[in-house]
Amino acid sequence: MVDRQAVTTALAQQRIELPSWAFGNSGTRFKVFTQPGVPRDPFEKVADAGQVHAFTGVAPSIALHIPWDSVEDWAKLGQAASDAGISLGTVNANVFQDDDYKLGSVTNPDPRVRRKALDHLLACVDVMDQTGSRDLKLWFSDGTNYPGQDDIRARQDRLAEALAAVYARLGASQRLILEYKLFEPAFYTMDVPDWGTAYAHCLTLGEKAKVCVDTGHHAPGTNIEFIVAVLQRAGKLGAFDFNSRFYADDDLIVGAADPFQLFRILFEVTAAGGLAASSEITFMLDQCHNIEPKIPGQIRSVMNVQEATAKALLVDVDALGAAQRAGDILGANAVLMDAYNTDVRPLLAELRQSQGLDPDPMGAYARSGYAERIVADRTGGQQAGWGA
Ligand SMILES: [Mn+2]
Repeated sequence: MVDRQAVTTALAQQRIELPSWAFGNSGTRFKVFTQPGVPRDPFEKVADAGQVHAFTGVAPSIALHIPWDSVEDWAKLGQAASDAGISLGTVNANVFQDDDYKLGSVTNPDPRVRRKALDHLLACVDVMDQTGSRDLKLWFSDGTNYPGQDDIRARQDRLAEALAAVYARLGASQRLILEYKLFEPAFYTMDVPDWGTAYAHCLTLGEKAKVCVDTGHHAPGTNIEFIVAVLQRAGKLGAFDFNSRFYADDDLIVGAADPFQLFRILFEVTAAGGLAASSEITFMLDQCHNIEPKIPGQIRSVMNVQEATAKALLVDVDALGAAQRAGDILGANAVLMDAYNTDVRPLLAELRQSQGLDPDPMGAYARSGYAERIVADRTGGQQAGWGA
């Protein structure tokens, strides 16, 4: 039997971190469509993120991207976050937008460029000291386009050296979260292409190094929940970057392309205790809202994660275990599918009402007038966007 009260309690405690870049303008390499009311600075991004939390109740932190979100006074940004009802979260480093990094950042054959990249990563830890952030998220665009272009093993050595230097700089409660990606921008080799490479580096580094699973960073058909289960079992699953994809790294709204996959992933997470208070897994969105409005896009995304989590929690694990032990293939599958096919929207509406929230976050945001207000107020200045 599923304990409904336990499900509700777990859902009430779930935390989903929002990416600051989801609120800025974004697009493809073909066109960035600007939207009125988009934030012009990190303070306005923080204010928008606060709206998502205000209507969902489960998104109390915003991840930052350095240098896009760099400010002179971090305490002031922290205060703005606090005023908006949220806090500053994961710090994402950026070593992929400088001409120097054409041949790589920390894996570049030129030691001067490697030093420059490492200095940026270390500066990001300085920022974390000021913002109180726990996690430093590292994604490297490093790789090669042509066979023979560079020495694959030497690049791994350079990567390991940089990671070790960053790891040594971490404070006692800070973590290094290493993200992998199959391809793009490099097309022949990426230096951290998969969970195995990320895991191997994190294992060498130590306890404070964990892997980030970005759901859009795998080959089509990859069984992501298997990766999640293996990493979690090894104590190396540090974070999720949630988004969904039809083709490659589409960065679409999580749960939009394949809600069943999201359910399967979250079932592995919840079954292994990933929602417990002691869990070290950060649930983050990593998305861009290129054509849809951004704040409602984030609210919808948070709701999609909540719905998949609710279904995962509704799996009758006792019945599942009994069916598995009896070798009852169809019975076991039916237990899982029963949970997946449950309409959890009434349960979540009830939960929100019990927390003093509107049961319908999308509608409540639309009625709040915030969207109209930011369009009227945010005139002049340069809108924030991917890369600024
Ligand atoms: Mn990501």
